Amino acid sequence: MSDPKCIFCRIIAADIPTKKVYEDDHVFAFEDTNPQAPTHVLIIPKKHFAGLKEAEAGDAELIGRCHLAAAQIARERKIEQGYRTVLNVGPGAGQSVFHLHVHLLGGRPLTWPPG
Ligand code: DGP
Repeated sequence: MSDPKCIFCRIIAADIPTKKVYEDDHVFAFEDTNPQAPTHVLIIPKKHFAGLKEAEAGDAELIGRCHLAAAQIARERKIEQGYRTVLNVGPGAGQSVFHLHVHLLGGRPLTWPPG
């Protein structure tokens, strides 16, 4: 369920301090340590799995819950005019932490395509 070597599992367990934004039975959200926008929150499932590539059918609800939590946070922060949810999948896309996470970015104009 959790991996003691995973930095995000250690954040959920409060072994590593973080600025918590949201938590329920399935999902945990916290401020990104290297924010790329005024709102940059990471939303993660409490269950450890490496990323979208490694997700299984049984993880579908968890992935949906992460996105619904992102929408709720965006609503609370009043950034609904335009925000982005991003999953970096694999090192070639910039994934550096191998515990699935949804980036919620907003609070500034977001250009397309992303780099
Ligand atoms: P990615 O590159 O998609 O794997 O995103 C990983 C993000 O995780 C990156 O934006 C920085 C953030 N991050 C890494 N380590 C920590 C940490 O210890 N605390 C917090 N709050 N964020 C972290």
